[in-house]
Amino acid sequence: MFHGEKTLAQKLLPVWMDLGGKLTADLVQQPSPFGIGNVPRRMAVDATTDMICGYCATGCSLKVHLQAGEAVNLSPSFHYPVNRGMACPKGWEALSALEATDRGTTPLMRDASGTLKPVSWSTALDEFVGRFKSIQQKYGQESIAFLSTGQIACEEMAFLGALAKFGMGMIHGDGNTRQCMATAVTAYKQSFGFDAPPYTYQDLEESDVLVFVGSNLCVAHPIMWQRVLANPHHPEIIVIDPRMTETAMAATEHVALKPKSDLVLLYGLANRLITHRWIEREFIDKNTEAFEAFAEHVQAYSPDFVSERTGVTTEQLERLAQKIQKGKRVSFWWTMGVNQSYEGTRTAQAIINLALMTGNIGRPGTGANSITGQCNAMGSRLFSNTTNLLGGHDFKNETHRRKVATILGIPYEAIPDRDSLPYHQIIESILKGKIRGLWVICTNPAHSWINQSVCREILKHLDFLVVQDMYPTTDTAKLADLYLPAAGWGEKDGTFINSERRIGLIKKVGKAPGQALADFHIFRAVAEAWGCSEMFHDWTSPKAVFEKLKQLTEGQPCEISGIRDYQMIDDRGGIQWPFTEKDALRPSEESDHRRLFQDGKFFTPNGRAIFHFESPRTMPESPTKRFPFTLLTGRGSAAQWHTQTRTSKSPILQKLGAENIFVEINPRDARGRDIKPNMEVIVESQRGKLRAKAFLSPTVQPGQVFIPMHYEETNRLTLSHFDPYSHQPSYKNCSVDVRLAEAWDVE
Ligand SMILES: Nc1nc2c(c(=O)[nH]1)N[C@H]1C(S)=C(S)[C@@H](COP(=O)(O)OP(=O)(O)OC[C@H]3O[C@@H](n4cnc5c(=O)[nH]c(N)nc54)[C@H](O)[C@@H]3O)O[C@H]1N2
Ligand SMILES: Nc1nc2c(c(=O)[nH]1)N[C@H]1C(S)=C(S)[C@@H](COP(=O)(O)OP(=O)(O)OC[C@H]3O[C@@H](n4cnc5c(=O)[nH]c(N)nc54)[C@H](O)[C@@H]3O)O[C@H]1N2
Ligand code: SF4
Ligand SMILES: [Mo]
Repeated sequence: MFHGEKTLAQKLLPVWMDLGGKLTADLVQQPSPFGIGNVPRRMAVDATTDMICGYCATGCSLKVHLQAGEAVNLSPSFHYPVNRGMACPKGWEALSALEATDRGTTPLMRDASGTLKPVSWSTALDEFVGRFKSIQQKYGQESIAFLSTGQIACEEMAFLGALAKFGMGMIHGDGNTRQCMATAVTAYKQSFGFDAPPYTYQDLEESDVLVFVGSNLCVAHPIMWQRVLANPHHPEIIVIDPRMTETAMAATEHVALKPKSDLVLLYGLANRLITHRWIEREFIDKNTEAFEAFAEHVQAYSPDFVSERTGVTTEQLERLAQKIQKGKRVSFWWTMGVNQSYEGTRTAQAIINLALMTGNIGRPGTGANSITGQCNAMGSRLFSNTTNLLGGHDFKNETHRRKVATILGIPYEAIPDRDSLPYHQIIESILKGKIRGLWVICTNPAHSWINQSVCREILKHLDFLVVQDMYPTTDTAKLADLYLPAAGWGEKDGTFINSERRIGLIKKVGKAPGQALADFHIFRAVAEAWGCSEMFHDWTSPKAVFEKLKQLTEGQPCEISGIRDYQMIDDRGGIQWPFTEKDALRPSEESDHRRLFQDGKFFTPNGRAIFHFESPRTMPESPTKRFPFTLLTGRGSAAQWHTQTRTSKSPILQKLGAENIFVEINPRDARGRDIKPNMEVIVESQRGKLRAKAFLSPTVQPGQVFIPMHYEETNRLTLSHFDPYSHQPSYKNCSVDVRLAEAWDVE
């Protein structure tokens, strides 16, 4: 591979962009030009219905083509304010995950010989209840826990959280959203007084300067990127990322900072803006708190100091400050390059601080905007009953507990008065033998959790592991004592909330295979078997639960009491929170795109946003002679989703992503190690090693390597370290070595 040659993802991008360009409204009701999933799609369609895509948090709407009520094909919805007739390859191929041959069709139970064998639901539920209850009796209430997800409907999340914590007496339950959004949640809560991403996608088109920090929109949120491309203001697009990503290539300015030097860079920028008096004094005085202390803090971040620490030249730093100053509508966006860091919360807040001090919030085209990952991660932030009590409430607040108990008609004492342990402490508690039973729902930690070798051993440590998934073939399901077959997206009803707080519908457009059940119905069956169904007697359908969710949000910043019913969500093209009864009276065009903080009032007790800051920490594992490279991990292509349990089922998506694990390495580093394109190399950290194909590319800087997260091996290398406030894993930095694989190297 030569200098200047494109990365694999870059090569593939034009292929699908080209296809994507053609895939607009004129093709509605036609078969996907990508071809098909596992079965040929039939043409005859007798009806269509619109629903939200089940992959990323962009929340595109897909028009599903029905034959006798069953999905036979789909195309992007044209009149939906999010995607306006576009979808990325995952959206187009969404049905293929349902048609896979390895779908779970019956519960499976591990027998005496250690083999997972099919059993009936009633045997499975007896085992579930018997084993969990006996663990609780022997080791106490806290000895069982659950790990859930940002990928099931709000109604299902609420049911799971309520059932586990109020019905089954668990204290500890967290979600894969800890791996993903916890940092943004903590940062917003501390700075704004509530977990409140302020933007609407319209802002992507209304900004004249867009700053993306640790965000590869082209690959991870392709349709949001299309919205950036639709911006008519010839905007400055600044991408802050150590790698020259697809997004960075399309930007007007790429800031290739050293990994994890964002905090220093952002404080350096604040220093420049303050020094030049390029700040909005009136907004700061009226609407914020602690600015003076922040200004004093950033005094130390002189251009020379910042340049030395970040690798960004003083000229580029100055230019960035100028661009922000010149912009009339500057928006700041961040994703996992920020959240997944041992100092992610303060880094996210350093971004928030820039927006506040320049008055770039609450107006069109502005904002400090965290982009969400999973289709319903925003729903899980409000309704999963993990980090928040249902409806964005606080477990530790007595008034909140009383309110929730009254609305749900359950005993006040049933609600725990303390927070769950965060994910990594649940894992540690398993190691210590304190947690002995675990219920995993819609997540695949044996692939996705940090420092895999330890994680797998820990999962094996459990007395009882239940995995509820669409497939019994996932890395985690294979370790289960009991597997429960779940219906997937497209086989059940409910609501998702996207990145811009827009609530949309998912619908049942197909029957789950065999005896697989929607998670909602599994929770109902568990409640019955556990003996707490009385508590949930009126949780009869997703619709019925949605009514409760509405009530639970009353008086909260995320209030949605103005949503009449599911039909209203469909009629309005999704509805952003907040949506009170007053909002419902306004014409729908007015409430199509809404942003928060237009009045400069935040959700803190005194209504002011707070500047938070702290001195940067040292990288927990710096490169050494033995492990000289910094490993970055992340999304590899627009066609691959996480642990690939779903996207690997589509031959089309498989063709668009790299089938086998590869490591991107700078040609200069490769030359020094005699590594040539496509050669097999060993990548090793202190915790483990893997074998991968070398992909030589100048898009990674010397001293850095990149491996996508989609391969099971990647997290063998990563280091368990976490942000102290959000407890989010820092997946994107650890030290590794890369060398040619010799014949005697074994995995
Ligand atoms: N195709 C596809 N799309 C997805 C997903 C998927 O699996 N596949 N997953 C969804 C989910 S759940 C999520 S959370 C989002 C994630 O979306 P993104 O966060 O955009 O994706 P990542 O590739 O994880 O990370 C973004 C960038 O962070 C950069 N980075 C690493 N370290 C640093 C650093 O120290 N500083 C800075 N500034 N940048 C750094 C990486 O080089 C990478 O390009 O994507 C969502 N969309
Ligand atoms: N090295 C590294 N690791 C990472 C990251 C990184 O950037 N680098 N990113 C992290 C991030 S941001 C995230 S969000 C996580 C994602 O990590 P995971 O959540 O573990 O990944 P998924 O593959 O999405 O797992 C979802 C599981 O749910 C199943 N499933 C799908 N739909 C349903 C349903 O409706 N019901 C049920 N019961 N099951 C269903 C799928 O088959 C799959 O097994 O990975 C994290 N891990
Ligand atoms: S961008 Fe996200 S929501 Fe839209 S079609 Fe692709 S995966 Fe689905
Ligand atoms: Mo995520």
